Amino acid sequence: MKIENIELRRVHIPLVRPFRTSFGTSSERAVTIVRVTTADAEGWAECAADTSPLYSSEFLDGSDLVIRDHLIPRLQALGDRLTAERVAGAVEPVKGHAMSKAALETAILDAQLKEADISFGGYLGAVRDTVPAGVSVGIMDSIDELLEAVAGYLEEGYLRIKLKIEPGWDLEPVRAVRERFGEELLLQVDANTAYTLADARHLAGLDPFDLLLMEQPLKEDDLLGHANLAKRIRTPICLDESIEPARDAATAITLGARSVINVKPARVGGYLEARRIHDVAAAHGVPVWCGGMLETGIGRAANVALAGLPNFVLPGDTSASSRYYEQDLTAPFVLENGHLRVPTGPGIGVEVLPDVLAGVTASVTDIGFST
Ligand code: SMG
Ligand code: MG
Repeated sequence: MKIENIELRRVHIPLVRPFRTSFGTSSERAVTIVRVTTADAEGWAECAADTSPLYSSEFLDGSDLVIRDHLIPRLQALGDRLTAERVAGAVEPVKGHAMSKAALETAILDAQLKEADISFGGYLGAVRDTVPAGVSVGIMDSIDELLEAVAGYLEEGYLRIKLKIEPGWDLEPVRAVRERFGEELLLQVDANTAYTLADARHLAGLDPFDLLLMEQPLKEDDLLGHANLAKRIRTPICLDESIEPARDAATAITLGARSVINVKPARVGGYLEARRIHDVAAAHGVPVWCGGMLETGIGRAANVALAGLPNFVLPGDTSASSRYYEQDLTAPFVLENGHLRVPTGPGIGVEVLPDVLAGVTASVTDIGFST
């Protein structure tokens, strides 16, 4: 394929309500939108990095720079051989920066699939037309506020609730939600690395609440700690931050550090690597589900396609647009009986709304592309 230009655009979109996790509170989503132009198509993607390196070591200003100065030149060097499938190999010498690599690969893949008239779901191997939606519920100021938020989401039809937890906001909110909404509710928690193995006994206090899983209780590089914790609590452990390339998934499975894996295409370096993790996990009988990074409709479209693969057996953090934004950058994703529809059009299968995009744009940089 022949790329004519790559544009990086910084946008800021207000969230409908602040989202608090164990590492911080966001009241808007800042995101870099990547647009790849070819003779016949435009490919779109978003970079999931945040403004500060708190979820992972990546952050948006750094990511823009890495994409411009370190990733794109390696793609230009491929000349006419450039395809989406060759991106990961070409940028492999650059250490880390999975989210930056994912954004670039995804925009190129979108353009390539649009040129070939193939949908993301078709390309990745989705087997479902719709995918079940869960919702990730932030840390709140009070249990009452939390119960009200959860009640609202359940009324909308969400099929699974994930509560963000941290030391001081764990047993009580989980107990309150379980008591109020009953044992049928699919309920899980996410600590975003806020605990240590010394908290094992405390975390075992969540066992009576029959959680689907506990996501990333310990530091991202502590696979052995997670394997150890798994022997001391009954709640299944799910890894998020710990799993970057598929090799990490294989290691974690071998060590017994997890029962479930949260697959986030952004965190693992793109949809091709995400599919490999899906495949490795499937081969070992380990279920996966699709995580989220507060994506706009652009990233959500591709995530929903990925969530259509066979081993995505648990509801994902693939919520409707209204969970995040008053006005999304694409036509909104809406819940239909607790599910989102997998787009079927070419590429990501959704159109970016130019006026909306212009209204939230803070800066645009044309990087060009010469081979
Ligand atoms: O996209 O609905 C979403 C957010 C889901 O909780 C969510 N993501 O650790 O899984 C996670 C967090 C990371 C992002 S927090 C800004
Ligand atoms: Mg998580």
